[in-house]
Amino acid sequence: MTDAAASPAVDRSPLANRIVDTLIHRIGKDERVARKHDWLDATILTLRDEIIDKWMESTRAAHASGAKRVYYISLEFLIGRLLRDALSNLGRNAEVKAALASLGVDLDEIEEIEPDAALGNGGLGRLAACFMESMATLELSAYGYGIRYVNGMFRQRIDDGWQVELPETWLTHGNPWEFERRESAYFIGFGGEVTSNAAGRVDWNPAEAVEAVAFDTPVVGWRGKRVNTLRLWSARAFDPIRLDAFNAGDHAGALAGQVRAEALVRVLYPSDASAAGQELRLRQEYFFSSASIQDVVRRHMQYFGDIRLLPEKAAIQLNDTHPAISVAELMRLLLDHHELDFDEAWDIARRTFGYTNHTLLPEALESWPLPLFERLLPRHMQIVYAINAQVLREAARSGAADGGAIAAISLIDENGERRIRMANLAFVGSHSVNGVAALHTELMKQTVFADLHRLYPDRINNKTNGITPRRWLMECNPRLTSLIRDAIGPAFCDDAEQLKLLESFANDASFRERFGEVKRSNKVDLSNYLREDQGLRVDPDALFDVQVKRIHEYKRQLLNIIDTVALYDQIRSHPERDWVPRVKLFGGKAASSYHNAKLIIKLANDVAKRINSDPAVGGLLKVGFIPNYNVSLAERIIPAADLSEQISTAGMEASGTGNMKFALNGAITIGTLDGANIEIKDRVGDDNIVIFGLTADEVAETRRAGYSPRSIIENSRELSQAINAIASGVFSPDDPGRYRDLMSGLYDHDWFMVAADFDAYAAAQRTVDARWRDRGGWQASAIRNVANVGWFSSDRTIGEYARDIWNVM
Ligand code: 26V
Repeated sequence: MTDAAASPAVDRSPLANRIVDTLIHRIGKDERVARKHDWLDATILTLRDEIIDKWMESTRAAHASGAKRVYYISLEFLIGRLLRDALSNLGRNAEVKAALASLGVDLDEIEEIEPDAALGNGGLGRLAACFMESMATLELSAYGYGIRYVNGMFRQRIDDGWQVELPETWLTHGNPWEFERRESAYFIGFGGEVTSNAAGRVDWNPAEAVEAVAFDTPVVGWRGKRVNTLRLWSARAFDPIRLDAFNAGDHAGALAGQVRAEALVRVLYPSDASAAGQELRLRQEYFFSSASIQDVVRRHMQYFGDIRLLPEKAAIQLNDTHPAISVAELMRLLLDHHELDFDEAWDIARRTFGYTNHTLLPEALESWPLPLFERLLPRHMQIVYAINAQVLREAARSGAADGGAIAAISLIDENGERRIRMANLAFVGSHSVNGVAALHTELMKQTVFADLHRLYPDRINNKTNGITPRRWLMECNPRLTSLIRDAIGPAFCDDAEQLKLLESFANDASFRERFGEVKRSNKVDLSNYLREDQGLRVDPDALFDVQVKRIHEYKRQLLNIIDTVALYDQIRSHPERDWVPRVKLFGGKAASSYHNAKLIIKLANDVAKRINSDPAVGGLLKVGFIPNYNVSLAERIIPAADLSEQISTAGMEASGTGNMKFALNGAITIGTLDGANIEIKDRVGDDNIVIFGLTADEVAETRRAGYSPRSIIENSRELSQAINAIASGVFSPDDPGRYRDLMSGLYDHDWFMVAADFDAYAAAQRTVDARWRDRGGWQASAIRNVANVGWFSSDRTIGEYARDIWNVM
C-alpha cells in the first residue's frame, strides 16, 4: 500500500474508519498487509451493513402494508458484479472512492477484481437481473428465486482459436454479498410411491430427499429507495455423512448422499446429451421450483393465514418453462396439504401464475419423457393428468377444437415416445402468457400456441423487454452520462424517457463533437484492453463493428464472418479505393455440445489470424474474437461500439436486449426486422438504423415455396467466392477441410437463410460505410438513437407487468 495507508487515522473519514474496522474485525487483516481482495471484501461488507438497514425497512414496510408480493422464478440470474451497481444506486460512489483513496486503495481497481455472478447463459438470465433491479426501483415488494450454482456459466478460453470450457469458480473465496438462511430450509422429495386412503387423502412417500437451503442477496433499487431479495437455493443432504459406512472404511460411499445433493446445484445446464444429464436437469427444475413454492406458501400463510387469498397476495411469474413444474407443485400443496378440492385449487393456481415465453425455436421447447417424469415425480404425474383432463374437457366444450387441435393442446405429446410438454403446462396454469417483443408475441399466437390461443384468446399478451439504464448507461458509460447531464439536466436519471430532450442536440455541431469525443475515449479504453489482454492492436479511429452475444446459427455470426471475408477479398483486389477502416469484433460462448457454434468460433479466429497478419490490408480491416464474453466485458465493449450487429434470421430472435444496450450507448444498429429491432426502428426512425433482409413473413414464405440456396450462392459472385475460399481452406491451411461441411450446409439447406440475406447485408454494410464518411451525420444519428430508446428501460417493462399481469400498481 502507498503512504496514504500509513497516514494517521485521525485524518480519515468515519467511512474510511468503518472500512478499516471491517477489515480488521471481519476479514482479520491488518491494513498494512491487506491485499486487494481483502479491501474488496471489507468495502462490500461495510456497504452491506448499510444496505441491511434499508433491507429490513423494506421488509417491515411490506408487512405493514399487507401489499401483494411478486415472485420472479428463474433458473438464471445473470447478475455480473454488484459493487459498482450498489454504490451507484445508493449514491455513494464519490464518498467511498474518496474514503478508499485516503487508505491508499483505488476503488476502480478493486471493482475490477470482483468476480461476475454468472448464473445465466444470455438474454434470459440478464433480463431477470435487470428486472430485479427495476422491481426494487419501482418499489415493488418482489423476490427473485433461483439456484445458487457453485460453478455457473463456464469460463471460455480460446486455445488456438478453439473454445475450451473451464469451470467458473466465483465462490472460491466466499461471497460477501450473501446471507445463508438456515431457518429457511425445505424438504424436497424425489421418486417413491403415492398412496391414497378411502377418504381420498393422497400421500406421497418419496424414495429420496434433499434439503434446500436459502442464500439471500440484497438487490438495491435506484436511489436506494427499496432493497429486495434474490433468494438462491443450495442443496444439502439430510445426512451429510453416513458414519457407519465411513467407519466401516467406505469413505467415498459414506459421502455419496452429499455428493448427489451437491450435483443438483453444481452447474447451469448440465449437458442433456445423456439420460443422466436429462434427469439431473429435471431434478434441478423441481428442486428449485418446489423450494420456491413452499417458501411462497409459507410466507403467505404466516402473514395472511388463508390460502384462498393467495392470488390476491402473491403473483408468481415463471421465467420461461424451466420453473413450469411450479404449477403442479402448487397444486400438490393445495390439494394434499391444504386439502382444497381440485376446482378450487386450479382456480387459485391459475390466478397466481403468469408465464413468459422467450423462444419459439422447437429444439428449445422443453418436454420430458413421460417415464422419467413419472418415476421422479409420481404425484405430479397424477396432477398433470388431472389438469390435462380438465383442459381437454374445456376444449371439447368450447367446440373450437377438432382432433388436431386437441392433440396440440394436450399436456402430453403422443407423437412417438410420450412426453410432457412444459410450455403447455405453463400456459394452461397461468392467467397471463406473454411474449417479449411485439413480433414474437404475434408469432406465438400464429405458431406454437395457435390452438391454445384459440381456446384462451385473452391470455397471450406482449411485454417488450427492457434493460436497466442504471447498469447499461450510467454505470458502464460515465462519460456519456455526464455529457447528457450537462446537456439536458438530471431528469433522465429517474425517467429514461426524458432522454428525448437530447433529440434537439443532434443538430448542434458542438454537442456532436463532444459526443464523438466521448465515444472515442471509450474506444481508446477498449483498444487498450484488447492490446493488454490479447495483444490485439486496433485503431480507435476505425469504425468499431461489434457482434457480441451467444454463438448460435440463428444469430448468424456466420453471415457477418462471410461478409468480412468478402470485404477482405475486395480490399485486396482494390486497395486504391476509399475503404472505411473497420474493426470487426466478435464475442460469445457456444453451448459445449453445439458443434457448429464451436466451429464458427474457430472460423472467426482463423479469419482474424489471416486478415490481421496480411500487410495488404494495412490498417483497413482488423478482426478480433474477445474471449469469455460476460456481463463485465459487455460493460466495457458496448460503450465503445459504433455499429451494433443484430442480424438474426427474421422470426427467430424473440427480442434481443443487446440491441437496446448498444443503441442506448450511441451505436447504430445494422439489423433485420426481427424481435425488438422492429420496435427500435419505430422509435429511432428509419434514417437512424440500417435495416436489411427478408422479413419474418418472407422467411416463412420462402421456406414454404421451397428455398434453394445453391442457385442464390451461384448467382452471387461475392458470396460464392467467400464461401469457396473458406471451404477450400484459405483460412485453415493447417486443416484445409475444416470448414467443408459447414460451407456445404449453406449450399444444401441453409436453414438460417444466410445466402438469401447475403447480398442485402453486404449492400447494407456499404450504406454504413457511406454514412460513416459523413461524420456529422453519423454522430447525429447516434445521438438520435440515445434520445429515443429510453422507452426500452426495464422500468417501463416492469411497470407493464405490474399493471397488466401482477395487478400491483
Ligand atoms: C435455448 C436453447 C437451448 C437448446 C438449444 C437451442 C436453444 C436455443 C435458444 C434457447 C433460448 C432459450 C431462451 C432464451 O434465452 N431466450 C432469449 O430471451 C431473451 C430475453 O427475453 C431474448 O431477448 C432473446 O431474444 C431470447 O433468445
